[in-house]
Amino acid sequence: MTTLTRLAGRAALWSRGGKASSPSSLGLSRRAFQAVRMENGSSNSSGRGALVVLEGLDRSGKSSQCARLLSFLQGKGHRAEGWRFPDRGTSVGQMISAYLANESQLDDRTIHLLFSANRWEKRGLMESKLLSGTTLVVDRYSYSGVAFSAAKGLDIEWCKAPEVGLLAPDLVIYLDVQPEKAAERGGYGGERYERIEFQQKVAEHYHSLRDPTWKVVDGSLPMETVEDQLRELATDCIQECNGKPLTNLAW
Ligand code: NYM
Ligand code: MG
Repeated sequence: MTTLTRLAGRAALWSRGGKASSPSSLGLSRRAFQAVRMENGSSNSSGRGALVVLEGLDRSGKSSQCARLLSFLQGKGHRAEGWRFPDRGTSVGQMISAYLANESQLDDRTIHLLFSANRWEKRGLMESKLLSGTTLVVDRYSYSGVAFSAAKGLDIEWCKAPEVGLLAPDLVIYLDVQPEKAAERGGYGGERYERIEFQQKVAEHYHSLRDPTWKVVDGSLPMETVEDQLRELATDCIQECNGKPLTNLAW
């Protein structure tokens, strides 16, 4: 089985909300990620699901925490699915995966737009799931897109532009781990971007993207402590979403 097939399988499993094999702090300019009411006026006041996004550097613990949070929510009777971006299961996702594995070379703007296209191709499905009452726990979203590409030197406003109109998260949790600490966690997996100096730049860009709606959780705390904080944040968010319309990103 090729690495790509394995990753695509993992992504598909994760997208379907199955138990992933083992994907084994607070406040910050609102302008950065302001939500607007959806143009089509769909209101969904009756119990829509929440769009919960986890962000952070590579090895910050996002995937493990997403899996734990998902099984907690499902155990509490919530309809919930785990998603991740990039979604390597689509043809766009496979191009991204090959690029990350250094099996292909792409211009920086081209790969940036592919990451964004990978979210756009899932937007419709995300919206219908949310409107039908399913909460989505998403491992990386538009903020990864902007922070990683801006860390390469691309203009940050240019990076944000293709994200406008995607669904706005109801909750963004940033798992805050120093790049040096993240690097100590069993090392990186050999993908592009998994270098400490680069991750440092990514961290700076994430910092500039934070707005007061973000919840920053200290990801260097024990796993169970982090898990408890995420449970509370997500549970509150799901309750608060009830009756709130879905909105679009308006950066
Ligand atoms: N990444 C992820 C981006 O550069 N842009 C994006 O839009 C997204 C979603 O891909 N180093 C980067 C961040 C990661 C890499 O993600 C693969 P993961 O969560 O490690 O599989
Ligand atoms: Mg990674």
